Amino acid sequence: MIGTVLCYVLLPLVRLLRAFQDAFFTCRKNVLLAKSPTAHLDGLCAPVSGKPVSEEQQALLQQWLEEGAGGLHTNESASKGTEKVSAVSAAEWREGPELLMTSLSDLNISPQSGDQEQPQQMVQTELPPGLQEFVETTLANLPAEGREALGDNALWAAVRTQADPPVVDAAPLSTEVWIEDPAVLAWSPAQETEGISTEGVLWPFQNAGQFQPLPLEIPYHEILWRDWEDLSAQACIPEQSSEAQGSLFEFRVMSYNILAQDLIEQTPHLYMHCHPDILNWSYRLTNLLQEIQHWDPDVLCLQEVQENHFWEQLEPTLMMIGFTCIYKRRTGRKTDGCAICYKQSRFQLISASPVEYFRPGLDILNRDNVGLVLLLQPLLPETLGDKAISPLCVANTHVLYNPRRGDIKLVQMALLLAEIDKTAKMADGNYCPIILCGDLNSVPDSPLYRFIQNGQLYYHGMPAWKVSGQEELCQNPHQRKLLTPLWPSCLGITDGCQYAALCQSKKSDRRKYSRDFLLQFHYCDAACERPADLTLLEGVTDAIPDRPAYWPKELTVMNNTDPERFHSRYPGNIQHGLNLTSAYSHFLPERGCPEITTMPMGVGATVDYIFYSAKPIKNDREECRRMFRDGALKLLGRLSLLSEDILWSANGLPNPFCSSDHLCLLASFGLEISDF
Ligand code: KL2
Repeated sequence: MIGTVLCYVLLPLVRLLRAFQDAFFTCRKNVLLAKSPTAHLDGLCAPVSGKPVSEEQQALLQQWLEEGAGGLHTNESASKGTEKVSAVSAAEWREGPELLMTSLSDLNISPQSGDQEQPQQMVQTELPPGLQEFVETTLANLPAEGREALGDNALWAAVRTQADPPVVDAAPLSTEVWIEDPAVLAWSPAQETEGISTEGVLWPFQNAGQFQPLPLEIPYHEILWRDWEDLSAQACIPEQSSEAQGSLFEFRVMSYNILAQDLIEQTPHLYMHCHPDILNWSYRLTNLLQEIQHWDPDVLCLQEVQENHFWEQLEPTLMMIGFTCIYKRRTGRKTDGCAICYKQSRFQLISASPVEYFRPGLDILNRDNVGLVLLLQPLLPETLGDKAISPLCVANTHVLYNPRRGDIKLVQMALLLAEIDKTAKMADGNYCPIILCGDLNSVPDSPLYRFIQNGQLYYHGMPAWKVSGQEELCQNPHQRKLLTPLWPSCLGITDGCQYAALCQSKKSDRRKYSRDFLLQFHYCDAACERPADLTLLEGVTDAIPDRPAYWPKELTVMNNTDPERFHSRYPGNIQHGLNLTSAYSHFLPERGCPEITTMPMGVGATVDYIFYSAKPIKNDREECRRMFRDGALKLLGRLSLLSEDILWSANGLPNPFCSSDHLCLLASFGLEISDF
């Protein structure tokens, strides 16, 4: 009894108090917390009754509990405490005697740590009481629209519907059990190993000769309902084809910060609101993989991918469902990084360029963040053998978090844009279609966001903490200001975010102006006018040049495709010419509130993006977001994001259903296919 009171009332209260002291340090956050319904706060850890749980919810929950509790399963042979769980919070939670008995080490899965003598038997288990009630509470708190989703569609949690597959030895996924279920077919070895040798590949959870397959047959379940927004009616689809959609190469792009496990360990105070079981990597991995498999992207940009998790689990598993993955770890001692995975049936890799932002000796680039830029060739079906399609440039990054150091964030972005410029520039000087995904740790309409969207930013004199717009996260904004130049010329990047070396090759030819630029003077009005005092030579100086019809009447002094355009013409200004716009609008019109992609310390914000290249529309109001219309790349749809209040009602992020502190972004694109 005392234990129960301790566990359910006192401990959560203590944790709440600590959370207030520790995490919610700014006035802004306190105001926000005060505004949120108390039920949400109560619901953080303690079981809250009194709110009716709908029949559907009850049924769902019952199913969830009966069928093995969110993908957690018992490996009887697992030894205790081998899986690191958020050290601080797990210790606190386990003080309750019931929780002690059902602690994660009992539930967990680390097959490598198992006693080899014991049979590798997988046994279904019930949720630990704490988590069970926590899930009930979370479901009870869901607002009406969240509940509507529970009816027919898939849910968002790791819900097991079949008996666990037996643990098998090193052979990858060769067990009979799986393949009968159509949902498992996508994972069957026949598909996954096509053309790929599986020898030497470390399969998921395989270690020391043992292999514990993922519970791959689990259907994906969606509890926090996210609408699919179909935008194909708005997209301007080429007219030449009667079957408009047929002239597009359609593909889906997902961007997902999956929350590195090491970062949970390093900043446990950020996850005080979470039951430790849901922070367990095995639990999260299962949920994350199911979510990815459910939405089935063709290009997957992941951030915060821990290196060992990538090589041992994510990469082998994603390979099994047809992805090829490229990974770039952060520099220094950071253990996570960015990955771009693409379906090898849809794309072929042309080039891959990792970008390290750390530059020794440069204060403005003394952080360990990275980016990755790929050039992919879309693979058209054989029936379209006579058609052509341009390559696609895909970039992924996780920019510095520190809200006070917007100056560093901007320079990191400039480095990535320079690499994109180099990768995406075609032989004719134009760019191929570009997709830029990432966690930019900057909010919409912040100076950094406007720089990407508007193609230019006047930064001189701007306080560094303003750049990312995360003002509420700035405890003591220093008065560090951005000064011209933002980065030294030795970095080799121009103010136009291009590699100076690429521009200099022109200079070394001693050509100050490009040929196209000079050609414009050929038939300009001044050149066509015969000077009055010119000596008349018949057939020579009396000839009036014919201006070709297509020749411009007026000189265009700026040649848009000319890289020289971006040489430091405007001090205190940076530019880029990639014409990028966001796939998301950052606003939920139906709810009348902002979309959010993450909830650092309980405050909702958008910091994750999918940008894509489009055609700018002339807009006189320079201070506004630049407007675009679709070019060769068309935005066909996107998975709607959620509002802060909905996520509050699900206990913030991560929660039992969303296993990262970020939501995934998903957008569908169509790339124009042309005739040869
Ligand atoms: O916002 V993030 O969270 O994209 O999900 O990126 C960083 C932060 C990530 C990698 O550095 O770790 C998180 N307070 C809050 N969050 C932090 C802090 C901090 N002091 N430091 C790192 N992160």
